[in-house]
Amino acid sequence: MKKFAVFGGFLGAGKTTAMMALTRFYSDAFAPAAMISNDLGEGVDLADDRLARLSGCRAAQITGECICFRRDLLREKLDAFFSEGCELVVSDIPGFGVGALEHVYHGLMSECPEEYELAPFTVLTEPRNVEILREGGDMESILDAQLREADLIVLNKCDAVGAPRAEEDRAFLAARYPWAETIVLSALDGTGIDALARALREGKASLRRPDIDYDDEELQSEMDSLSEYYLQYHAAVCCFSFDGGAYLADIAGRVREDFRARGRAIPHLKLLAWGPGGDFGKFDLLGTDRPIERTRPFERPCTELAVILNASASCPADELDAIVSSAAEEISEKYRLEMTVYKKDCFGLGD
Ligand SMILES: Nc1nc2c(ncn2[C@@H]2O[C@H](COP(=O)(O)OP(=O)(O)OP(=O)(O)O)[C@@H](O)[C@H]2O)c(=O)[nH]1
Ligand SMILES: [Mg+2]
Repeated sequence: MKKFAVFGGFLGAGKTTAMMALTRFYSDAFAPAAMISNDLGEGVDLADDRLARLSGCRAAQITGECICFRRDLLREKLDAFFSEGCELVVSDIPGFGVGALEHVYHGLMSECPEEYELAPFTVLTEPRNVEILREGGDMESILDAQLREADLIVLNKCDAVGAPRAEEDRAFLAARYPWAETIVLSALDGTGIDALARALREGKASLRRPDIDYDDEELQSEMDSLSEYYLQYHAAVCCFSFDGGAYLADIAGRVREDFRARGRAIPHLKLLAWGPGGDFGKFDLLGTDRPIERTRPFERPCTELAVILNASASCPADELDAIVSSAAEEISEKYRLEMTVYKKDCFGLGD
């Protein structure tokens, strides 16, 4: 079997965490499975791909282009994984993934209909996004368009709200998007991962053509409002060790403060760093109203770190660049770290 699934969903909904949990579970229970992280930064190492590989997952990245428009790159990666014996490959999609059903699924079907089996088109959401769908709020048009494309809706982060609220949210999604199967997941603690693996293994893409006006002004302006930021650097201290977790949390805290003061939204800032011995830490900022997530703390004090910062924010690219770059510089100085920048890319999706 050569099965492929797209994982769409809003920034921070847990696509990468779910793909990591899924490929691990699937590889143990059935056959090897792999994941692809896809994002638009040019020639960069993605935090998501590096995290997956540091965590021992079978993973690859596609950068600089969306797989919507570079199915040749996608097929190269798929063929490599399938020739290694993988049975299932999942990929996320840059930005919001709206339109991926047409471009990726229908595109592959018209290009090479016999080559791959397509699993249900999967979209992840989380309780705070369901709240926006119920009550209105920022990015509502995108959240709705994403779910309209789904064959399989995965309500992630059920651990954060408890089973009764998760079931209420699932029922709401099932009533609003009745053509889709809905399941509840905690990518973090593994609740529902067996149901997700089964749904992908046994299910098939419907290849529906949903009734979405992709040129809708509100949808377009929500999509164009976002900018992306990618920074890779090395940080070293001369003669003592430092707390890598506190360092990343301080950068996240400074960025959060600055965004708050400007009244801007930052749906996701990822901070990933690793040392020469293989120890690594990952912190996430998921909005200015949220605490900083200690996704994975370091095990030991650090002397040098390779660092990747990736951010998606609702503001012009130059502003995002200035905020995150100066936070990294100022906090590095506070920790007396020498910074050597390798790569940086920053742009607006509407540019
Ligand atoms: N409580 C809880 N947190 C989760 C769960 N899944 C993911 N997270 C956390 O949510 C944050 C974002 O998760 P990611 O997997 O990076 O989200 P994503 O959808 O890949 O984000 P983008 O790559 O920005 O689109 C991280 O801090 C995760 O640890 C979950 O099931 N429960
Ligand atoms: Mg991700």
